[in-house]
Amino acid sequence: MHAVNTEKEKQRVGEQATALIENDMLIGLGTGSTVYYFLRKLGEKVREGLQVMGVATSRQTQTLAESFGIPLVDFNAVNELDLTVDGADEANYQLQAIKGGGGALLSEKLVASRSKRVVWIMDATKLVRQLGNVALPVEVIPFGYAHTMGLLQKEGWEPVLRQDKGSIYTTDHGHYILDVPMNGIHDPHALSVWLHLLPGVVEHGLFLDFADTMYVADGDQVVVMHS
Ligand code: ABF
Repeated sequence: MHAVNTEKEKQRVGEQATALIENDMLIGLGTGSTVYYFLRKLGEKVREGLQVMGVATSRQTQTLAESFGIPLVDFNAVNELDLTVDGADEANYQLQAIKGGGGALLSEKLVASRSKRVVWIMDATKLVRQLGNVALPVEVIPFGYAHTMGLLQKEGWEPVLRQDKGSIYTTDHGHYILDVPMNGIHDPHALSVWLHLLPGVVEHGLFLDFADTMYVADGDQVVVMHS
């Protein structure tokens, strides 16, 4: 696969994913620059009469969805979602992904876990044979974050506390993010379990058993992959 124009590919894949949306669906709305195009097109379809409700995975998506006229519902008020469409920072051919570059991983994982179907949308530059070219985001509580960093360092990792314009980056939920360079992840499930057991860790960006479908834009094509 090769990239031609990443922005055009994001748009193509984001818009194409709206074909999955049917009347009366309850949809998980992901976060990010690819999802932007999905939301924009979905908003058009809503204005043309499509009836859907969305659950936003971030404040950013909430604002966008509202501006595009997509009706939203509180996540607590719903039981199960029909479908979630979200972006990814990296994904492999087994449809496992690293997410959280945009900082919304906690809500994204919660919403995906309550969705009958999960679809990742991305451009082809993000498709890899082995996860771990990008740093793995790990969301931690601010209290004692230096100690949580220390626990990772003790195991040989080199976590970097995410910054935003010279200050510590804070998630929608008031947490911090440690970006942990990986250099290839050999056993994602083992790493996922280990991270969940670390005191101070709220969530991490490994999404291993969620997606049933990936839409990958490669030049003029959109390749659809199934698990
Ligand atoms: C989100 O979208 C995140 O989990 C991930 O960081 C991001 C990828 O975004 P983009 O489409 O902007 O590259 O869902």
